[in-house]
Amino acid sequence: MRANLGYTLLEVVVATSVMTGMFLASGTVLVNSVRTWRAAEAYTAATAAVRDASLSIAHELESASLLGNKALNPPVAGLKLAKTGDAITFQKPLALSGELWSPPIQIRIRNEDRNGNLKLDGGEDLDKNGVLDRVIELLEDRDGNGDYLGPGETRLLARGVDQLAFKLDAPRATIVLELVARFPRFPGSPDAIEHRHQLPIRIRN
Ligand SMILES: [Ca+2]
Ligand SMILES: [Ca+2]
Ligand SMILES: [Ca+2]
Repeated sequence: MRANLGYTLLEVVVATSVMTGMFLASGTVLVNSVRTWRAAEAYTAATAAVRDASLSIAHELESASLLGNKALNPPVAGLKLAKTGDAITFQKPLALSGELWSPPIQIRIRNEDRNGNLKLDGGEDLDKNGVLDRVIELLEDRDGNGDYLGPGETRLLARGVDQLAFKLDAPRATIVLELVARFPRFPGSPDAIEHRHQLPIRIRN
């Protein structure tokens, strides 16, 4: 019997094909795993953004005055929603006596991403800070000079939020907050993972 001194060409071709198939299969599994992981990261970022924004806004709004008090000097204005529904103005008590109140405070969203592709495009960077801002801000004219440029007058409450809507449920003395956050499915992708959240906030004053 003749000793088998090597592999036939057919054996080499079959072995190469099998190994190539295995490499391709493991590559596909790896790519899918990375995609799933990136999507999970985007979902986590979106849920964290709406959670942080909800908590910050609720913290500020809970002690707002719903009806105001014109008998005080200066008078306190009631809570007021912007016509667009994406901003709210209110005042907060500064003392337990209920006679000292903050200047009017506004909470608003500032989303520079006009075309919704989650990238900074020409003409979108309105404040010229080099960043695509999708932020919720609190504005308070503490020194009463008509702008929000003084120390601590513009405060960042949350980042990474695309939509904010306030709805007043007056019979229940409640403001219903609706938030939407979107994050790219993977870095640089216009395809986004979206998270929506609704939170009722009971007003105490
Ligand atoms: Ca954009
Ligand atoms: Ca900007
Ligand atoms: Ca000011």
